[in-house]
Amino acid sequence: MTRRVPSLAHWGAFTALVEDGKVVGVEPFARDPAPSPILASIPAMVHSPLRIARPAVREGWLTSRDRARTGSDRFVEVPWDEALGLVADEVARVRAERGADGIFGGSYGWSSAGRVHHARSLVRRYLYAGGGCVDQTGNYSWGAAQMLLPHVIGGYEALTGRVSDWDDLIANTGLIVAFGGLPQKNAQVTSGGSGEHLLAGNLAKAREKGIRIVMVSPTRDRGPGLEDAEWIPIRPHTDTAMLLAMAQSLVAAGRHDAVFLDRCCVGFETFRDHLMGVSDGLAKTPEWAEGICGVPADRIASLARQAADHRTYMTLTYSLQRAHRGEMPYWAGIALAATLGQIGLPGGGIGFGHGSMGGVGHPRRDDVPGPEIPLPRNPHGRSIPVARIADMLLEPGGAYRFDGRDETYPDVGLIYWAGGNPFHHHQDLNRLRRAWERPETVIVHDVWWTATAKAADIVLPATTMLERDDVGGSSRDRFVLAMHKAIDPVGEARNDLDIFTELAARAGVERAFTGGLDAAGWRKWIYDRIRVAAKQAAGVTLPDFQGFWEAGFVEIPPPRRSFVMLADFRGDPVHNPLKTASGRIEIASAGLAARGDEDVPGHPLWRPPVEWLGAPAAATHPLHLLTVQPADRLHSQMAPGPVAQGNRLAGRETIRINPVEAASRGIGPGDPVRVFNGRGACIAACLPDADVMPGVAVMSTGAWFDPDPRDPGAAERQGNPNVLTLDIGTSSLGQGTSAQTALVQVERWEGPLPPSRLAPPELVPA
Ligand SMILES: Nc1nc2c(c(=O)[nH]1)N[C@H]1C(S)=C(S)[C@@H](COP(=O)(O)OP(=O)(O)OC[C@H]3O[C@@H](n4cnc5c(=O)[nH]c(N)nc54)[C@H](O)[C@@H]3O)O[C@H]1N2
Ligand SMILES: Nc1nc2c(c(=O)[nH]1)N[C@H]1C(S)=C(S)[C@@H](COP(=O)(O)OP(=O)(O)OC[C@H]3O[C@@H](n4cnc5c(=O)[nH]c(N)nc54)[C@H](O)[C@@H]3O)O[C@H]1N2
Ligand SMILES: [Mo]
Repeated sequence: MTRRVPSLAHWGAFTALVEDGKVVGVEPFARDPAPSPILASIPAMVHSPLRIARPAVREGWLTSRDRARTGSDRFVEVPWDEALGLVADEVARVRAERGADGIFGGSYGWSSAGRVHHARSLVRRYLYAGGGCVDQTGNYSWGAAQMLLPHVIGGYEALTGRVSDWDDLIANTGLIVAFGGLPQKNAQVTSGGSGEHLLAGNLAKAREKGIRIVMVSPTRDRGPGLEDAEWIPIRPHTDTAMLLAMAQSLVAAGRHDAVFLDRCCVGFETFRDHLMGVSDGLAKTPEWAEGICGVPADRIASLARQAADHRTYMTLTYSLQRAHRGEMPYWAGIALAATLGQIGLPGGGIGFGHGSMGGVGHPRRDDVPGPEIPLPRNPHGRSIPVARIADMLLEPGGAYRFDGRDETYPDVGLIYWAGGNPFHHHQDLNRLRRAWERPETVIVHDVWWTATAKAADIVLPATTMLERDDVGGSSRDRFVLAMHKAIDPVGEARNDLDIFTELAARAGVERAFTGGLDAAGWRKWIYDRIRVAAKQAAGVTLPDFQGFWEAGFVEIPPPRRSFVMLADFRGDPVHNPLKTASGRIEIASAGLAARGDEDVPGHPLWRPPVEWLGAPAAATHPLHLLTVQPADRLHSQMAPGPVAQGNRLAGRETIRINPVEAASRGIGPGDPVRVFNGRGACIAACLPDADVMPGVAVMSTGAWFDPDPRDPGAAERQGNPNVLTLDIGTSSLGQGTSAQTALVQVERWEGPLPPSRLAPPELVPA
């Protein structure tokens, strides 16, 4: 007998098919027009030999508290009671010795779609309840823009998907210019999971309407709706130059919208002087930009003219700002959109992420919240910019600048990570390995033996979403989804909520952690909050919890009209001012300029990043490596599953390069290659691809970090590109990740390939 059980992942809602206590298949949610292929990896991953079966303690730490976390150490399996005792004692010891400043609980990571068991929220609730911890600010996704946008448009809601709706664009736009393209794989993922994936359908509608789409990107996107789209190849990290030149050509032709600029913006004069070369003798003309970005000057000028001739919408992917000086293309984009004067008009202006994440530009009421578990205030209050983790570990007490403030790094003795995989997500992993040996203790909860789990001291096995009841969904999707327990926990895995409840009880702070609710209580709390808001805001009566639970989902009623970003502000800038210093769009910011931070100019401008195709280092490492989001997994989640593994060549992750680049190196399709720079090397298989411009290499993120245990200097064996990426902040303003900033060289792999089997560590009984 097959049981059908509703559940949810970040890559979509689905029904699990269960036979004899095992997940044997999945079916996509019936209401999803474009389900994700990643779903098919779930059954194999739930029952994978890579599951952490029992609590385990790194042998070297257990016997002598050694910190040499090599990632290939032996682990001792211990009973739950003993493991929880070790964790409770360590947290208490470090708290007593160093206070909250000694415990790092930032624990970045996507965890599960289910919100009751959302590990990242729970580790914080637990550590906050006990007195606080060092936390993280921002995220890897759009951390640089998050710090910039408040200075320019008064807030960063636009990065959470609250940008002009696709419905509005389809009805009103004539030309869409997509910097970074519109990769449809990216829209298959939504934080919290969604009931429907709409990008492909929206692009098909846009095509039907005859909306012209121009994609400016080092790589070309294909897919439904993009058949007639134009591709303008651009050198990575040079969008700022192109955007400035578009603005310059408009101003030179007198086609800037002086009325809008005067009414809604400040700083245009400063910007104009910069564009025209008044301040530095160098006009930022299309010819000037061509030399930097490689886009022909006449195409830059004609695109600017076309943008002014049509109702034009520009959208920038998040990737543009995950780069050294990544704040600049976002600011330059807003400045160009302001110059065009269409911000706040139906179908016009600028937005972010339409090609980055599901839910972006979905019509969704924002007076009805999404499912979430509340996070109290961190009683300690200290946090570091999210991507500065290795700096913190390597330089305790070290000084840094962040958004205009002077800060110092704490001296952390204990790391507690649950629901994230820093040995996937962080840059320059060889540097992170050195940093990771600094703290006294590392505690990790995960479902699988990831590289981070293997580099921990105490590892606690967590259940998957199919082993517990939960509620999930995204604040950018209209479905709230019930997640039913499908099978018993695999091995001795426990729910994160149960683990932390027990630890909180041992620390005497159970009530503060649980808020007086158990798992069932939290499910109802999360749902009822949505139900009450739907009634109050929309006057709609959603079913009670029991009705929702039995139906498997509810739909939040759609908003009454399409959302147009900044329309209210444009309509009446005096009565609806922005939350910027001036209340207007800041094309130049007196506040940022006054800070005097050398790397944070007072208006958008082009400065070369440390690594790009025009940098001296390109002489020896002539390919710009872009590490894109994977189509066949979520970051590192499901990477060992059949979908992602099925896309490999020669058993390795692929690297896409232009056929010209492959031929000049004597590399054929499927050939194993060594990808390297001064920071590290990894093995990949070559996929020549004319949709990648010459000078660029593309790898997906998320292969499980697999260094050679015999030789730390040898090439990483699974194809994890983060051995190659650069670990510096975007600037002192955003301190975001510069993950896209990396020059590499690629050469044919000569000789036998080292093995690359994914396996749990060597486990010994207690
Ligand atoms: N080079 C490069 N690096 C990048 C990026 C890039 O563009 N280029 N992108 C960055 C971005 S935008 C992001 S968001 C990050 C993503 O980085 P992460 O969010 O850290 O990546 P995930 O693989 O989703 O890690 C989630 C972890 O949680 C575990 N997990 C899942 N469910 C549960 C659960 O219920 N309980 C527990 N305890 N654990 C669970 C998973 O097994 C997995 O190990 O990567 C960043 N890294
Ligand atoms: N399937 C799937 N979807 C995902 C995720 C996943 O793991 N799997 N992760 C999700 C997460 S956490 C996030 S934050 C988003 C991230 O969303 P993005 O950051 O937008 O995603 P990327 O795939 O890194 O980059 C998108 C495109 O930008 C282009 N690009 C890179 N650098 C430049 C540049 O300098 N200039 C221009 N013009 N283009 C450039 C690349 O060629 C690429 O095609 O994706 C989300 N979507
Ligand atoms: Mo992200």
